[in-house]
Amino acid sequence: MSDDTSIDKELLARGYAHIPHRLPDDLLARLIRISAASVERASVAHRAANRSQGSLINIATDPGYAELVAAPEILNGLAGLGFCDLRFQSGFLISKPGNSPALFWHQDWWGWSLESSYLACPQQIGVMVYLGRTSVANGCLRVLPGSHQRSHRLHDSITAHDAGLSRVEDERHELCQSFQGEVALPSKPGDVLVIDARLLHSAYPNTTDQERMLLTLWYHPFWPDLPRGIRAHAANVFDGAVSDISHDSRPTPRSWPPEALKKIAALVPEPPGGPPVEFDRRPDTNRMEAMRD
Ligand SMILES: O=C(O)CCC(=O)C(=O)O
Repeated sequence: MSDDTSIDKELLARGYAHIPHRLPDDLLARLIRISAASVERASVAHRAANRSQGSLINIATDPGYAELVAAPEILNGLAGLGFCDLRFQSGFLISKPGNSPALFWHQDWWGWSLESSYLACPQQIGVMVYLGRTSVANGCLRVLPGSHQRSHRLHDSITAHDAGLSRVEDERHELCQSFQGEVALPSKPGDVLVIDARLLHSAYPNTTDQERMLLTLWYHPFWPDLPRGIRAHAANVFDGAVSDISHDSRPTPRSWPPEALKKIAALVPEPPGGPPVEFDRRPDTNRMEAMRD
């Protein structure tokens, strides 16, 4: 595992970082165009099943996203935070329609069975690129700083990407509410938000009548040093052999045309051989430091 001293101190302590003005306007314009078309194509059933997220569209459905996955502005931004030897696992277009409910609180890490998940260094990071200006009013990200390392009472009520929560069967569910200590992370077009996959996060309801589009990309830093089982699972997700969400994650970038696949070649997680880690989305809170809420 990496020497933590190379990683941005604030990211290590809080579990997130905000890199302003990173992406060029022309790239954003292309992303907005393909993402709006993709949202337009999403079925009513897909949007109902993912009402809390708004949509959960695998970015492998469009090779146009290759330039975002490999964008030097993102990779250099991550290097500036101390993350090197990156591999890409998966990415999603999460688009909240106007007048839609909150996204439920969750964390996205799946390797909690391993001791390395209770160390400071993240083994997976999420890069969030909001395609328009976000605020509390239109459903920006909110986070519980420090919850990537310290236990929080929300850890006990989270069943991770539960289908009923995704459909928002009960808007009064505590995982859909505000919590003491939460921090809103509004964003401007071109900004990049980075989170430790273990961080508890959610999004406010979108109270405007405008769609709010987000692209979330999941990378693994320090790839050669990660436990073999983590690398095996990440490679399986990339290849579509297993899903990191509750339904099928195919297609995979392996099906992209050669010129798109070439753009991300250095980021492809090659399988290390051997079995994947046991998929475990629930932290052992006894191993996390107690955190008051
Ligand atoms: O919709 C958002 O703002 C947050 C999305 C999210 O939680 C995720 O990508 O894991």
